[in-house]
Amino acid sequence: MKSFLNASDIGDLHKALDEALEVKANPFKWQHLGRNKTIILVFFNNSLRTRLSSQKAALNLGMNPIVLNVNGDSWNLETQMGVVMDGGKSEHLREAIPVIGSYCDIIGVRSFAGLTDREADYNENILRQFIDYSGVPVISLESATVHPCQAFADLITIEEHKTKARPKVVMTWAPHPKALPQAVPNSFAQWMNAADVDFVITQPEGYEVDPAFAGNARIEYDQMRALEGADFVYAKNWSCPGVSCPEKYGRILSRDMSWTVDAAHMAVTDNAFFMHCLPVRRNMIVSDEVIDSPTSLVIPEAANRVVSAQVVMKRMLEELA
Ligand code: AN0
Ligand code: CP
Repeated sequence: MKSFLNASDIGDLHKALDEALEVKANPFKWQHLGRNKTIILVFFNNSLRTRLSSQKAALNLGMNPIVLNVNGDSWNLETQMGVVMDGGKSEHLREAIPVIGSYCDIIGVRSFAGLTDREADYNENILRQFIDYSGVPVISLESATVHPCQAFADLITIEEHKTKARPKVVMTWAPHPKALPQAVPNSFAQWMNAADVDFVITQPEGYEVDPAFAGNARIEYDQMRALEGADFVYAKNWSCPGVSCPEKYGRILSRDMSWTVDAAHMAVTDNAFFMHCLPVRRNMIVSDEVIDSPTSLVIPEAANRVVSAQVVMKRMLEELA
């Protein structure tokens, strides 16, 4: 695996899930793989889970993690080609990336969507430069359009908790005060389409997920109808993906608080589990009552971030060995 962005990069999902459960049961079994190997985790944006779970996964594999906070510790990096660098940015990615690559065996990158230039975001401009210029395997730790470590952890969590062979999984938009990227819903949709689940997306008009990720998901604009009989409710806010209205890309189109997942929403499900990738805004995305209920999976879901990251790093290390 030269890079980890998409569900297809991990290959057969049944195999990946079996491996995830094996890694979870025996986290230290592959310590030899990471001996004298280094992973550099580059953060252009904030993180709690990704930052900690990626380091933990690396340590479980015997690998040395180094974290670089681009906007705090390093020089401010220019990401556009062809610009006269007479502003506040001291170094270009074009040099920084091969330098970082020369110090390590794997790179992980967090670089959120800018949400102003759809084409630049959907071309994964920053992550692509890491893939092209680093000379080492690259993991997206949420880049402009995907968050594969999250979606893989979500799939592991569903696999662990499902009580039906083919559960109904509903991804619902929910309100948020800030414009957020589409990476989490894009990846979740992509992974659910690849998995053996009955997948439904519900969102207000204008929030349609890019068809490259939504695939064959059933789309239902009536949230309550979508939630009927659900086994898993996956809540998330995202900004306008610009599919039906390109000029509104990255904007907030709705603040409708009736979409906040509360007990009345959960009541129409089949006693569904509640999921969210975190960080979550309580009583915006989900009511206290639902997130604090016994069917909330947000903590085990976050814990599985170590497992998903470890499977990806393990596979990359096996190929390096
Ligand atoms: C980010 C997002 O929605 O993409 C990170 C989620 C893992 N969330 C926020 O910025 C609140
Ligand atoms: N879910 C997730 O990626 O969380 P962080 O932004 O805290 O890493």
